[in-house]
Amino acid sequence: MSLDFCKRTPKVELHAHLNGSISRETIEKLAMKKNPELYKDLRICFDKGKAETLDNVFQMFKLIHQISDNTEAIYTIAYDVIHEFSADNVKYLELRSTPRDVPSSGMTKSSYIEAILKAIEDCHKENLDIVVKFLLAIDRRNDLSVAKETVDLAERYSRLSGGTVVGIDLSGDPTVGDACTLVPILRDAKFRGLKLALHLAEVPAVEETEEVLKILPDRIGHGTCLHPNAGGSQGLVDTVLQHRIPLELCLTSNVICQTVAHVDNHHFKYWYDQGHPCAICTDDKGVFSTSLSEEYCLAAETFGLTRKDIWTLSYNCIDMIFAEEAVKQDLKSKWNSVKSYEL
Ligand code: 6MZ
Repeated sequence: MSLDFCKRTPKVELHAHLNGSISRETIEKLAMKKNPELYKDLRICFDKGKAETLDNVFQMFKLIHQISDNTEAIYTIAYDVIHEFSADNVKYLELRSTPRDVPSSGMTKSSYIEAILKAIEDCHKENLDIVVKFLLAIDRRNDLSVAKETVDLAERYSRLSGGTVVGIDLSGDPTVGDACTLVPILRDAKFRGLKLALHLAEVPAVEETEEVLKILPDRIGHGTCLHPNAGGSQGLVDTVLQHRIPLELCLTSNVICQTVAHVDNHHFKYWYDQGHPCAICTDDKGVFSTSLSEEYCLAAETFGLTRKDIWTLSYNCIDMIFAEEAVKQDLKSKWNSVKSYEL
């Protein structure tokens, strides 16, 4: 499969953490301005192959958060990330990010969210050919009161942004905290009309996954350890299949974080072969030095997918997006216009 074909194929990105998607160029721009020493540390981390465990990756987020500690930086990251996805022929993007208060710079959770919304709006004004939606992330380390604040903010900004904020993500180091404690507020978020894209079973956690699955999230991030062969259970697999809950699958991320031993063993194959809705995603394109086109190419080469399979895989993601029917129809016609001469 040629990378070029994957680049030309229009794509949907459904699982991209803002601060993990930051490119080297943006890091350089922001870190050099702030503190050249920090830039040295970040460059070492970013050299391909350096991020090689889940733990290592979460250390990198701590470094990145040191440069994204003010609204100007958040705006720049969001603006650059949207342009980078657009240059990779991503036509629809759902960004997710955890709002932070940083008293020393005057950044509040509200101004954090507004900086991202302004970047989305400015890209739209430039007529960039990409629709961008935004999910507010709850870090699983947080307690119920922080999670409630995030859900309140999501509800408020969903209204104020005219539907750009669409829902809630649950993420954070999967080896820390217990998502069961957050179930009541996640349930409430769903009741309030927010969409739920939740990280689940990134590492083995049968009881926690069972509890969270009872909410019937709109999408699952990773789902690496749902299957009994990966430390999950048949019950988990059956629930996901029965409710056809789409999976956001991030091949390079799982291999680097060592939650999947080798890309050949990636659970994409199991779910894809069942005809289950699967979206190929990048997770953190900056941290993992990848792009959505490269992830499609990797899936094609590993699992023997044809050009038609790739196009269909990408097309089917349209039905998994958190946007209104008119956006879906618009995207489908864009895909169909390429299909006629590409396949
Ligand atoms: C779980 C992840 C993640 O929110 O500051 N994040 N959570 N598993 C992963 N797999 C590798 N990758 C990223 O972006 C960075 C944050 O996204 C979450 C973590 O909470 C990380 O701190 P934002 O924009």
